[in-house]
Amino acid sequence: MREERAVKNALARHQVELPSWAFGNSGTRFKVFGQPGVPRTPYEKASDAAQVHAHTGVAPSMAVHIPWDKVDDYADFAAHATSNGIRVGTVNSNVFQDDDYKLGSVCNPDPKIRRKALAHLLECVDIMDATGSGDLKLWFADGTNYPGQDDICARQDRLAEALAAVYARLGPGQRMLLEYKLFEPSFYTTDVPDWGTSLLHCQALGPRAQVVVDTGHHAPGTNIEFIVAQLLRAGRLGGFDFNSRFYADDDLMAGAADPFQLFRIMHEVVKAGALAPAAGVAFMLDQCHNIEPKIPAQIRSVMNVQEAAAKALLVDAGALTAAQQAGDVLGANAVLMDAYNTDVRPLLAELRTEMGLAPDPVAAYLASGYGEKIASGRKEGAPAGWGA
Ligand code: RM4
Ligand code: MN
Repeated sequence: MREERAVKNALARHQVELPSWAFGNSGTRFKVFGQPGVPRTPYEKASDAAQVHAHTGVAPSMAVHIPWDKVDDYADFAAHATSNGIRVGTVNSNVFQDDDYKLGSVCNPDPKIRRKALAHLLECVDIMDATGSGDLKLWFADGTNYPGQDDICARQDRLAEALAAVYARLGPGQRMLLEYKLFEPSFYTTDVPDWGTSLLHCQALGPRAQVVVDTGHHAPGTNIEFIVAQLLRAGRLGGFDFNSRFYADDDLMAGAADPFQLFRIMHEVVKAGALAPAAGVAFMLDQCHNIEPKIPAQIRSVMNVQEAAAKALLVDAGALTAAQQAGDVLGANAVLMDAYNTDVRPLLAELRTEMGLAPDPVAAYLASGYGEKIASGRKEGAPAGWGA
């Protein structure tokens, strides 16, 4: 059993990145239920994200989505984040909400539209330069709906060309994270549908191109921890977009639908020594809170990731290896389940107290009055949401 101090130290170093879009209004294609106090600007999103960090102590960065988080002065925006105790994290590109992208963005058959999409991706790298962000996250909605609609291989070539241009533009210390998703909004082919496609493109580009695993982007029953293990082994796991799904890309709170899966994923991460920031795996949330209050839902999600990490750190690695090598199937499984079934909440509460935080971050946030303050102070203006 790992010593308790070592577990706590590892947990104190582990960081979770928040998505700016979790703080804006969101919904389904049926209805967006607005909430009181929702940020109207990227600045207010950063202030809300800072609350999550203030109460958890482990969420010091907020990812931005461009153009949703376009501002006039990115250096000023980064300074605002810093003055709130956080920093600007991953820059997420958005080449899926413009009429021009009906047939795709960087894979579009029209070279003019491909150039426009590429220009946006390069602009995202400019924003990284201005904000000090180290990661560019690429997710493409590109694909086709009907057999014969476009040439599958030609689209891969166009994708490779755009990725190479962006990769060449990255500054030292900057990375490109390529996300995959099996379907939606395209239903016949998706141009980056799986980790294999993403990995092939990353390998063709170079070591600073890495794969992102969004936990919601797999077919039901997919063994995600196997993919994680493979990518870690190849040195190509750039990060996670954590969320939960019951059906498809549900974007529910991480660790809500299947906390055991999150534990199994974190077990692979811990085994590979990839929990600490120095390992280069970004632990990001990619979530929306459609019916639940947003800031406490982000706090809860961070706690869920932390609990999974704590349990993974508690796995008795020596006993596990011994049981595995002895062919002791039940013994090995029991070692893993012992860790999973440990109540790590007291340990995390203790750690927070040691860090000068309240032991229960959700309760501390609710008692802080921040929710009431934003509900009464943000009555004017349009709340942020997708497309804002
Ligand atoms: C996509 C993907 C991206 C996210 C967008 C909003 O499905 O998960 O990571 O930026 O949604
Ligand atoms: Mn994602």
